[in-house]
Amino acid sequence: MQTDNNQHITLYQHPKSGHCHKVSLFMHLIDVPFEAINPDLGAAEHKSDAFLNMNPFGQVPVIIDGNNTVSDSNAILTYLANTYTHEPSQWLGKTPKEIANIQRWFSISAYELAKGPAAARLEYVFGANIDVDRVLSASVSLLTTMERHLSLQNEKYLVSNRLTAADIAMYSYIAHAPEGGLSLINYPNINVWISNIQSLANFVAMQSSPIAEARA
Ligand SMILES: N[C@@H](CCC(=O)N[C@@H](CS)C(=O)NCC(=O)O)C(=O)O
Repeated sequence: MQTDNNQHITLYQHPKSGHCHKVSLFMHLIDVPFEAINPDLGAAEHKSDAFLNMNPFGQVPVIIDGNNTVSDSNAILTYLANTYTHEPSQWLGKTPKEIANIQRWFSISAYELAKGPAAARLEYVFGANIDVDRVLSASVSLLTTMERHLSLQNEKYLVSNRLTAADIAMYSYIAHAPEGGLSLINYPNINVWISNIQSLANFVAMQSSPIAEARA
């Protein structure tokens, strides 16, 4: 479903947002050119009428691709795979079971990842108030579950031993968890999975923040 669209995609993002990084990482991996615009979240530009007309939820990431405006990181991964890859099912699943497994990680990224490692990082990187006990316990629970999943699978990636959108959806906030005071030292399989992704051709890192003293 490749388009003839020669114009660049515009990505509205924040350079330290994992939700945004997964979109820019995916566009690099599939070699889709784009221009990044960083609205001033501190000045609430993402709550302006102009921004809310693009995404009524007032959140980044949003992409504009010609006549198509798409928001929500996992929705954008789905759009990009369907629009710009030769074989979208390679990323989104080839069988009902694979599709389900990839959707499962999309859901985990939108709930467990967002309420755990992403939230832990919000405090140190953005000065947000968080419920530390709840966020740390959610984070450890997710990391422990991912570690077990990867060790049971004995595979390089989260689904079907190949890189899929599930890995892209989960990578950024897991790899940057130490910025929220979460040590990854006890999760050997997660570390291997992170290295597998970082070794990909065209990999680009998210802008880093200082590693916080480990608190979980
Ligand atoms: N479900 C959304 C969540 C996006 C999100 O939480 N974006 C944050 C930046 S990481 C944001 O824009 N926060 C500002 C706000 O919610 O007011 C997605 O996956 O894209």
